[in-house]
Amino acid sequence: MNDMTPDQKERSANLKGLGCSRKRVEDARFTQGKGNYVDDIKLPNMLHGDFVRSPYAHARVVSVNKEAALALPGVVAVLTAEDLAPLGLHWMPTLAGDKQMVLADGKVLFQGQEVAFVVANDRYIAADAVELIEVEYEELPVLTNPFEALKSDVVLREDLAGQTEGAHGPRRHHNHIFTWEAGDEAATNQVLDNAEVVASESMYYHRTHPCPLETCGAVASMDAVNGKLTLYGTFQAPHAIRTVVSLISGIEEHNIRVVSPDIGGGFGNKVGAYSGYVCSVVASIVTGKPVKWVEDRMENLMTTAFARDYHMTGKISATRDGKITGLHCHVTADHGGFDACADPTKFPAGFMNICTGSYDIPVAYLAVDGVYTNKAPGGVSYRCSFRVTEAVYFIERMIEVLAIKLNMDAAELRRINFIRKDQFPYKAALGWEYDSGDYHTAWDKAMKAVDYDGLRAEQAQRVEDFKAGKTRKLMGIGLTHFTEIVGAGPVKNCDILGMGMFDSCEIRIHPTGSAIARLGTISQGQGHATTFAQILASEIGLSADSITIEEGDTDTAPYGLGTYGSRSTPVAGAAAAMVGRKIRAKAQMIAAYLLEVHDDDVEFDVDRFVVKGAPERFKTMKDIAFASYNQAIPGLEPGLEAVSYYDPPNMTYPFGAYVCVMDIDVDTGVPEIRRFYALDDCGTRINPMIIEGQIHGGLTEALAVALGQEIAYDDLGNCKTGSLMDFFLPTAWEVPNYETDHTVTPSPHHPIGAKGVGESPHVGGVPCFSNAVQDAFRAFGLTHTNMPHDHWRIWQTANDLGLHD
Ligand code: PCD
Repeated sequence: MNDMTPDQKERSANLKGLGCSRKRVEDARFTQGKGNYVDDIKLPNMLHGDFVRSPYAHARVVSVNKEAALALPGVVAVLTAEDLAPLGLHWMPTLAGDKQMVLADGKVLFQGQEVAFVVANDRYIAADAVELIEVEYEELPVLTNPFEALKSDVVLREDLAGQTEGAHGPRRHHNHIFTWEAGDEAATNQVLDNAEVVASESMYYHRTHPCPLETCGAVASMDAVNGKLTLYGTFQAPHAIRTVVSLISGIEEHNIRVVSPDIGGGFGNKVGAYSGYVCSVVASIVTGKPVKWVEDRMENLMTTAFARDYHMTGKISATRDGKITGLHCHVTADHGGFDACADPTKFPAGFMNICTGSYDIPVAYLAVDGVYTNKAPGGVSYRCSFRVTEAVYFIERMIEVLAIKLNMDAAELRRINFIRKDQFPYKAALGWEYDSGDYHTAWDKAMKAVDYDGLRAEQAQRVEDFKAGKTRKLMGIGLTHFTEIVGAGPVKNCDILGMGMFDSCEIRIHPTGSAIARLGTISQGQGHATTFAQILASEIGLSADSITIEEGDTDTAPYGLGTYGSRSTPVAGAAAAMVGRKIRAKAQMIAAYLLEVHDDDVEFDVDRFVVKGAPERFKTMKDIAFASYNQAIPGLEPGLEAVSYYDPPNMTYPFGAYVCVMDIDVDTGVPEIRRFYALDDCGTRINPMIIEGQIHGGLTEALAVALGQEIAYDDLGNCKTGSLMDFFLPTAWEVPNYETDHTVTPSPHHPIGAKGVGESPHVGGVPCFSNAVQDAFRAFGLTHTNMPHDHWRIWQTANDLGLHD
C-alpha cells in the first residue's frame, strides 16, 4: 500500500499554486543586476543608430545635407526618407488605421520628429554625426489646440488632402480624423431635456506619458547568408511586431525572429511600432551588420507614446432624490500629427464607452472626435485598457459634480446608483456586458474601513476651524468606485491590425515531472514567470517550482497578442488553465491504465490521480509523466505536451472602492496624503503578494498623473516637459503608505475566475487623488478644476476661491 503522507493540505501547499504569495522567481536576477535588457545585448560588429530630430513642430524640410556627417570617421551611413522611399519604407502603418512617416517626407508635424538616421561604429560617433547634419527647414503655422485645428485653414496632413473618408468613417475637416459614436443620442437628449436635475461639466484630461524606467530600443541583425532577420526589442507584443515587420518589409514571417528580452516597464509605451525599429532593420540590411537603437530619456518623453489628451464634456441627469437617468459625453481627442493610438480596430477611442462606470444608467450617448495637431503621436493606454482611465475619470468626476448640484453626499449618491449584484451579467447602455460584480459589498466594506462618517464629521469641523482662522489646512476626502474592462479580447470584436486578440500557452512536461510552458504574452515586471507557473501548478499538480515559464521569443512561443490592457491573466492565464486541463485529461487516461481501472474510476486529487473510493491507490503526476515517456500505453501517443489558444467569450470587469484622505495647505498648495485605502476585486487571486505590488505601483503612477505629471507644449509646439527636470516622477518622498484590501467576485466565464488587476489601481487611483483635491474645496464653492493638481495649480485654485484674502 502507498504511503498516505503528506496529507492533502500539505501536498496542496507544496504546489505553491493559486492563492499562494509565492516569491517572485525573476527577482533573483533582477536584484543582482543580472537582467538582460535590450541595451545589454552586444553582438559582434554591432553598429549604433541615432536620429536627427526636428526642432520645429511644423515645418517643411527643404534639404538635408549629409556630407559633413558622412565624412566623420566611424560614420557608416545616413538614411533619409529618400533612401527609404524606393523600398516603400519611408511611411509605416500605425495601429490605428493611419500611416506615419518613418523619416520626414517633405515636412515635419511635431517637435522631435525623426528626420534622418545616422549609423556609426559607436553611440558617441553617431551622436556627433547627428550634430553635423544640416537640415534646412521652412517654418509653417503651428496648431497645438485641437479646437483651433478643426477651424484652421492650415492643412497638417497634406498626404491626406482631399480624403473625406478615413479608417473610421467620414472626415469633416482636413484636420479631423474620425467621429466615433456609441449609444442612443436622441433618447439621451430626450431624457436630459426632461430631467429634474442636470449637471454639466467640461474637463481636460491632460497629456501625459508612461515614462518606463527603461526607454524603447531595438537591435536588428540581418543574416544575409541565411536570409534570417533577428529583432530584439522592448516589445509588449512581440508576435504582432513580427507580423508587422513581415508585412512592411516583405521578409517572410518564418525568416523573422522577434525577441523581447527583459523589459524595464512597459505601461503601454512599448505597444506601438516606432521609426527606430524600422530604421534599425533597414540599416542592418544595408550595412550587413547588427544595428542597435536605444532612445534617451528626452526622446522617450518627447516622441514615443503619449497618453490621454482628452477634452471631455459631460451632462448627467437625475431625479431630485439622486437616481441617475441619463449620461451624455463628448470628447475632442488630440492625437497629434499621426493617429498612432494603440486600440483594437473597431474601437478608435478604445474602451471609452465604458464611461457609464459602476452605475445603472438607463440611457447614454458618447461621441469622440479625433483631431490632428502638431504634437507627438501615440495615444497609448498608459496603465489602462484602451482609454478606460479617461472613461473612469470622466464618470467619477461627473458623479462628484452631480452630488454638488444635488447637495448630496457623494458616497451615498454612488451607493444608490450602483449596478446591483443581482443585475449581473449587466448590459450597459453603451454596449458592454459586465460579467460579475458586487459593488455594494465592496463599497460598504471600504466606507466602514475608513470610518467614512467620522471623516466627514472631521472635515466639517475643519471647515469651521478654517473659517474661524484656526487652521490654514483644508481636508479632502477623495472617493472612487471604478469598473475596469480588461482582457481584450474576444476575437469577434477585438483585433490589432486584423489579428484577433486571443492568447496562448504551450506546455511540455519532462519525463522527470518538471515542465516548461511558453505563452504569447511578455512580462515587463509583472512577474509572469511566477504567477503563470502557479496557475499551471494548481491545474496539473506539479509544483510551481518545477515549471519554467518562457515568454517573448517568437521562434519558440506560440502566437499571442502580448501584454498590455491587463489582458495576460484574463486571456493567456485562461489559456494556461486550459492547457493544464488538456494535460490532466491525458494524465487521467495514463493513470487509469497504470492502475488497471477504467478512466472514469480515477479522480484528480491535488498532485495525483486516485482510484475513486480507494485513495491509497494512486499515481502521482510525476509517476504519470515518467510513464508517458517510458511505457507504451495502448491508444496513446508517447509524451505529455499540449497547446491551447484561448479566445475569451467576454472581457473581465474588475472593480474597486478607493478612498483618499488629504490635507491641503492653502498657502503653499501642497497636498499631504494622510491615508489611501484601496479595495480591489479582481476575482480569483493568483498571487496576493504580486497583486499588492501591482496596486502599490499603479497607485503611485496615479498619484503622479493626478498631482503633477504632464507633457505640456507652448504655442509654438515646443515640448516643455522633455526631461525629468520638468516631468514629475514621484519618489518615496511623495508616496504615502497604501492600505490594501479586497473582496473576491470571480469572473463566471474565466476558467479559474480571475480578472486582470495590473491597471486597476491606476484607473481607480487617478480620479481618487483628483477627487480628494477637489473635495477639499467643495465647501468653498469649487465644482471642478483640471488636473494635474501640482502645488502651483492648487494654490491658484485657493486663490481663485478667495482663500488668500
Ligand atoms: N494577478 C494575480 N491575480 C489576478 C490578476 C493578476 O495574481 N487575479 C497577477 C498576474 O499574474 C500578473 C499581474 O498580477 O503577474 C498583472 O496581471 P494582469 O492584470 O493580468 O496584467 P498583465 O497583462 O500581466 O500586465 C499588464 C499590466 C499593464 S497593462 C500595465 S500598463 C502595467 C501593469 O501590467 N505595466 C507594468 N503592471 C506592471 N507592473 C510592472 N512591474 N511593470 C509594468 O510595466 Mo498597459 O495597457 O501596457 O498601459
